[in-house]
Amino acid sequence: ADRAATELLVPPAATLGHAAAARLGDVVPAPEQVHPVPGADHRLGPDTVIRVGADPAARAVADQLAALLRPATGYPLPVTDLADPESGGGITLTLTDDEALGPEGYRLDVDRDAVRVTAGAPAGLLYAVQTLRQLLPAAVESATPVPGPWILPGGSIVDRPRFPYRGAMLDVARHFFPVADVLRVIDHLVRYKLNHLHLHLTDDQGWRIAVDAWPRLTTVGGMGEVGDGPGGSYSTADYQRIVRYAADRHVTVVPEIDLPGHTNAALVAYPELAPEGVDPPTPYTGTEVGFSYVDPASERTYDFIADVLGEVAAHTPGPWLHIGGDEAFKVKGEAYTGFVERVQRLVAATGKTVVGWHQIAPAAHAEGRVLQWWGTTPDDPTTAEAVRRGARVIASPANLIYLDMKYAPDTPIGHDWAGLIDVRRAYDWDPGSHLTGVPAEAILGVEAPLWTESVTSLPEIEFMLFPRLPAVAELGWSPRSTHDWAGFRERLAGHAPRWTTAGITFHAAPEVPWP
Ligand code: TNX
Repeated sequence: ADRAATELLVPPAATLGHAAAARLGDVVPAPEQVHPVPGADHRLGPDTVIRVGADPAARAVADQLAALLRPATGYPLPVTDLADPESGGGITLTLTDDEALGPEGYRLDVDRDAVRVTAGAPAGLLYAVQTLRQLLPAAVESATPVPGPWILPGGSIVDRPRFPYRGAMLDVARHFFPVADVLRVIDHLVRYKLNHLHLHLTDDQGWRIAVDAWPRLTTVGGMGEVGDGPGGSYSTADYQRIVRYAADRHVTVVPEIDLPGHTNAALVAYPELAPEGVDPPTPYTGTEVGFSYVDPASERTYDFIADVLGEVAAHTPGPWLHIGGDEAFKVKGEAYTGFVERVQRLVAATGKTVVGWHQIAPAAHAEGRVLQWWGTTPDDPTTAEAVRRGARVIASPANLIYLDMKYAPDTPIGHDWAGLIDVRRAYDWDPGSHLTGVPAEAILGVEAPLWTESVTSLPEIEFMLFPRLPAVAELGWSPRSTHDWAGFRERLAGHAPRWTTAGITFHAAPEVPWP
């Protein structure tokens, strides 16, 4: 945390793409410790090798580093064994048993002769790679060879995250997005050291994940979306591709099956899950919320949920199952808490840990449970009480970090029910102390949800993510001592040429001094 104060006063990254090295502190999210060493810059060249030990996950990170650097540099960058006596120097990736770095931390040492990365676990090596990538000129994002020189600034960085849970949510129910789009969002998360992707897989407008025992969920419930688009769904193989791609990049997928409300698509597929006496459900392509629900009084409902959660859990490598729980306006009081408590037990039976929107707070505690708090005013005694009973919290305040909120009144897509969220607003708050009566130790981390009622394509997703996603990433990763809007906006500004080169759409927010 003893980052030199001057490191925060970074001038615009005017040197990007030119011969001089970037500044060692020009990284988003801000590293914990940065120690520049003048004269120790390292130049990559056609002979540079990447050396790594035998651990397969470490080797995978070395391959990912090579794959990131090869297109722009045109260098061969062979990945060789650490023990290979032929290959001194280069970039070395080493796993150590230094526990101080934690499961995701890393140390990076750059000098004239070598670049050394050490970490206690492969995830830390991957995060060091993301830092390295940002320390090279923006042209490193090019898909075809461009002239160097490829110079890394000399010195050391010691870095590890503030919170273990750093995420974003993609609503694939209001609009459906194909697997390729989801994989690209995962790439964006990795770039900023985020480690969870929450997929909102079911809602009134569509059911997006195949469940063998209830096939009509996707064949019928997957058709349609907000507006007149065709919708779609993920087969089991599609979902497995997503979770594997994520796991290969140390991203945990959090699948959400939203219950008991937000279930119109499931009810269209299986009308027998609806409470008796309601009108037969019909496909819904609007954007109202809170009208649909599965019958909490029927045993059939719990058989259905057990099947769905069992199958989704079986295909999900991560520890979490998100059960929604929001805006179930028609299931109230004890009917609601009784329902949630039963579903929490069904989650436990799958071996997973339950996550729910903070509306589930009044239900009894379940081992390990996590509340995703999306309120707009920090006083929430019900959530604070659930925390006293043992719940942990993911901070997603709608007025600060909902990525579907407009940046400004003239933002062409998005909502404003929780306010306008420009980059400064997304950045200038503290997830650790935001909620009244909830201690920092109960905060598992931070997540930025992107609801997609008005978001219909990958460029629109990126427009809402960039540049607010890097702001969330910094809140989740960086020690509070580095928090500084003036420094952040300067560091962020230097990313625009990276995004442009990588073909990433972004909002050129006026409060950031873009080059
Ligand atoms: C509220 S936030 C919802 C979503 C909407 C969103 C739009 C939450 C848990 N539920 O159903 O998509 O607002 O901003």
